[in-house]
Amino acid sequence: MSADENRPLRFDVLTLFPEVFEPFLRASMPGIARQKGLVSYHLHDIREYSLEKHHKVDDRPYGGGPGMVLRCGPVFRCYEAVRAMAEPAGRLIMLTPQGKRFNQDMARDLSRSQRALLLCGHYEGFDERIRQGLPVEEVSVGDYVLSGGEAAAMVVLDATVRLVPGVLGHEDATSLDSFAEGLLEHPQYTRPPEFRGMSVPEVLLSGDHARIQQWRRRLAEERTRARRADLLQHESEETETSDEQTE
Ligand code: 6GU
Repeated sequence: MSADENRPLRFDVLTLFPEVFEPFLRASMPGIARQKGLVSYHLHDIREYSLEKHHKVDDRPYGGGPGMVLRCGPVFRCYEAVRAMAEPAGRLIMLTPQGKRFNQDMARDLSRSQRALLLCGHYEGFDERIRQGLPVEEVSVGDYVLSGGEAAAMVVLDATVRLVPGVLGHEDATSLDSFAEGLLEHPQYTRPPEFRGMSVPEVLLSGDHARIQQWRRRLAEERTRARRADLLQHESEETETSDEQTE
């Protein structure tokens, strides 16, 4: 409710591979958002917070077994240093397949916050005391295993940035997107009107906006029913329980 509200959304990424984020953050929507001054990105190399020689950050698991575990020390020190670099504390999102499944509602929520810290693990996992001792929210991007949290952090960041007001040229586009209304997107066409025997549906060339809207809605619903019936189920559950949270 103060000037703070207009500060850019600050992302701090805590990772063993800061360099993989750089081209991603320059390109496309994340790059545009930064150019517009609506978000800022700060990359932090967890390795720099290791006290070991060679900046070692992992070790063998107690009890034996394959793979290596990310140690507490570097992660705690990195978090504490990064936390102190700015206000407010922000949310600490730990990317892990054990987390809550990321979705559009979580992206919208984050896009309205002032600061997000994205903690990316690697190796077989995090020392469990990172979960115990730091205020992490664990987030997963789907039911498959990535070799590290970096690709997942980029998913979270991209989905969030494009919802920050002013990032898209036309704010309408977000409400028409897949999921914003709980539906998959309707089919889209652009020039030419005929390509290798395939035509653009006549209604889209008609200039009749009411008919076009009807057609798009119908196709979005049909497509959702055919491909993601679970979303329609989800939608009706939400309208039953969401009266306290309107915009
Ligand atoms: Cl967030 N991290 C890793 N390593 N694997 C994943 C994931 C995250 N989400 C799905 N698979």
